[in-house]
Amino acid sequence: MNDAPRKPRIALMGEFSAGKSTLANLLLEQDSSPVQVTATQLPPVWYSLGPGTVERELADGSTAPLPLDDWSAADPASTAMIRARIEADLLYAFDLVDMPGTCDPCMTSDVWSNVLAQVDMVIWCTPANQAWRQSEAALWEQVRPELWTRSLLLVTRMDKMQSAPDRRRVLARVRLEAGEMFRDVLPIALTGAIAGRDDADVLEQTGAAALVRFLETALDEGACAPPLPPAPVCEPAPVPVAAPVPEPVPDAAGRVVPRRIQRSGEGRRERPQAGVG
Ligand SMILES: Nc1nc2c(ncn2[C@@H]2O[C@H](COP(=O)(O)OP(=O)(O)OP(=O)(O)O)[C@@H](O)[C@H]2O)c(=O)[nH]1
Ligand SMILES: [Mg+2]
Repeated sequence: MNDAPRKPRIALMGEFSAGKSTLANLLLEQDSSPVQVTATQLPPVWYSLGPGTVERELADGSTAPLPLDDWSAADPASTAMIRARIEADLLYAFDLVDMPGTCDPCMTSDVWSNVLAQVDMVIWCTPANQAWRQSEAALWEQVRPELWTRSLLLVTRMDKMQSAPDRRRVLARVRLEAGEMFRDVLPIALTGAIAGRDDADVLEQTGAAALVRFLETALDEGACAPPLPPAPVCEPAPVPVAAPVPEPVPDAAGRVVPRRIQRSGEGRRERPQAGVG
């Protein structure tokens, strides 16, 4: 598809409504990835750098164009993948795959295996109010360990924790239970970060700035390089469906966090200056 060495690929994974698409929108500085407020699901959405075209890949390998702003025709039953080629700073450094919830019945083991075998890093989103459930651990344990050491466990919805001690407690527990299976565990308040995407203090307080630093370090240290060779992955066991907590999507004004993921040259990046954004 591309004659240049391929970019590192990040999959956004986690259970239903964990914040994957909200994270995609934060990282891509736009609202491309439809944030779900219903049980309607999309197939995986593979973002790469491009002119603003979207198509869906059907199970037989054929493709059909999709409008940039309406992906409703891409039902998971007939669509293996949505390919979105768009302009975003992060996409000069990475490809990003926004996955359906792991408990989504439409996400068959084929979809899981196919995407996981092609990516170099996972950002696993787990909501703070029910973080790192057994069903998540059971799935992650089936992933090849080469991915563990490259991947990030992102505890979302930190703004839903009542107090600072609650936030500390949930993070400490998750780090204890899952820390060894990830490169790092970080907290984030995604909707707050999007709402305050132009304010360096907000980005710092919500955890978005730390996430950007994690990605920069991953690039600097070659955490995603060389790209992992394709590998088969065990099929996920059936898991219970997590209760969704729908919320309104905040407006996305202006530009966001990963402006620092440098765009001059493939895979190049600049060191962070003081502050963020
Ligand atoms: N308050 C708060 N709400 C969040 C946060 N992250 C996500 N949400 C909300 O949670 C809901 C679900 O978010 P999505 O990004 O669609 O979750 P998802 O993981 O993509 O969901 P599926 O694709 O359906 O599995 C949306 O209403 C978001 O606005 C967060 O950190 N804080
Ligand atoms: Mg989603």
